[in-house]
Amino acid sequence: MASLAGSRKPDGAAAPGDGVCRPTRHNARMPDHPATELPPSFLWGAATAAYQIEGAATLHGKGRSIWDEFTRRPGAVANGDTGDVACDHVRRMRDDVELMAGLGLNAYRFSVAWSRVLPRGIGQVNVRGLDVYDRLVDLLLERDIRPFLTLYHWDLPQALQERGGWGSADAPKWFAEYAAAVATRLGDRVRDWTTLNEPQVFAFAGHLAGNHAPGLTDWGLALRVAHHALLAHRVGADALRAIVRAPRVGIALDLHDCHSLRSLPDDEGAAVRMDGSQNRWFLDPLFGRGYPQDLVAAYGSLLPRGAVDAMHRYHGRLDFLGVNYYNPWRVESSSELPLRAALVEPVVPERTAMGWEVRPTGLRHVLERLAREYGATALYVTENGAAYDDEADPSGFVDDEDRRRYLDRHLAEAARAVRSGVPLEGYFAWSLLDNFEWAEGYDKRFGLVRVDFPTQTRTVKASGAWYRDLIAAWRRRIVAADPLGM
Ligand code: IFM
Repeated sequence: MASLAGSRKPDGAAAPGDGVCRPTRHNARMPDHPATELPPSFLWGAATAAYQIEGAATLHGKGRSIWDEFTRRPGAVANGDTGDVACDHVRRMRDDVELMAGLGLNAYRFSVAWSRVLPRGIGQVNVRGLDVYDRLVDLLLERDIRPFLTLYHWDLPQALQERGGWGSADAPKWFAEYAAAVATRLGDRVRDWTTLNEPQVFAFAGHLAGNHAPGLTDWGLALRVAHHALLAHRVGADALRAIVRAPRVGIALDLHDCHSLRSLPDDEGAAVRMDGSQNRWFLDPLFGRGYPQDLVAAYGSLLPRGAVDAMHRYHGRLDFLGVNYYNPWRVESSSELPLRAALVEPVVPERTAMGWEVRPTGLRHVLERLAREYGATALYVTENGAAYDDEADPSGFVDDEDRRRYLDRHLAEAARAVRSGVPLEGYFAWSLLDNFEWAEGYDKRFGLVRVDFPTQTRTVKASGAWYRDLIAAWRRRIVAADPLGM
């Protein structure tokens, strides 16, 4: 069994090539990139999530999840796509870890499928399901890649949905039981734990907009789910701390820089409320401030009874906060209750294939705000990346200059934030591989590595090669500054 990986001391060796990387035309500029000046302890990673890449939908007694159900609903997902096979990662795990090593990554963020570990959500632990992650963790540690494990990335066991899902008051207890099961098996080797990924999204896309599993549309339910998610974070974190020696426990939030569309008082008020519902509704309680008063007033009787008081006594006790940043939000006032705020999409210079505005400075603003307003002491960018309409050449190679530029500029802003004193400790590109993009199915590609789904062939894109070269340049700079690695 491999040992627990600390932050790796760069060894000066250029990241090993993987045989499919091409030289990039940007290498010459690389030494000047501000990210090469990031400190020696910085983590360079990529992120994925279980349902989006694993496949092996029923292997070794895995139970069904809400996404297995939702993808069967006619019209729910583009082209009727499902995660049944996805990137076939469970079977190709060893090769995928080699791919990460080839990129020079020193950290990898992945999630565990709850229904692989507990097919019914609670009760009998499925040892063979846990074996999958045991193996993954060992493979990562053998390659000096630090595992960042996310417990929940949206794939609730269907058996728990049938008992009320995240809307049930028992959900935090179920989650703590699951956290304990994973920690008991992997806690000797995994130090970095993320409880939940983007509670805002699974609460509101899943229970208000209905475009994600479980496909429900009810404001009161969505707020209850968000409340239970915050409680689950805390009891899950407590369960981890009871089992794992000196873990680092965090949560990953999707944060948006919210701007009013026009400089009109109504729009500006709407932007504040949107920021409240998207960002502060989670940040404030996690940092021990309770639910934000302005939003409590806006939500009124939609809130679960006792929720406001419960949050007054709450603290997320974060060892780190994960920031998933993709785009800023533009907001205008609307008559629709309870928020009286709507997202708008004005004409802007750049959008990704998701239609998301490209604004790299937004990442820095979010990071600086967390340090300034919340006193965050350890941050990771746990997701950042972009979908574009990739075109592969006959060999499968994608010259994705748009994605490369997106990463280049966001990483430059992240490095500027560090220079201004923000305690950012690592960056995880979303995503390692093209994968199942939820309601968009396989139509939208975010990978540093192209996946040809019919053959499952992996080919590093130009953006992936650029990322590899950037990491190698950072390593060289560190070695040059301290050749003996003292
Ligand atoms: O693919 C998702 C991921 O699962 C969660 N954050 C946003 C990504 C892009 O939509």
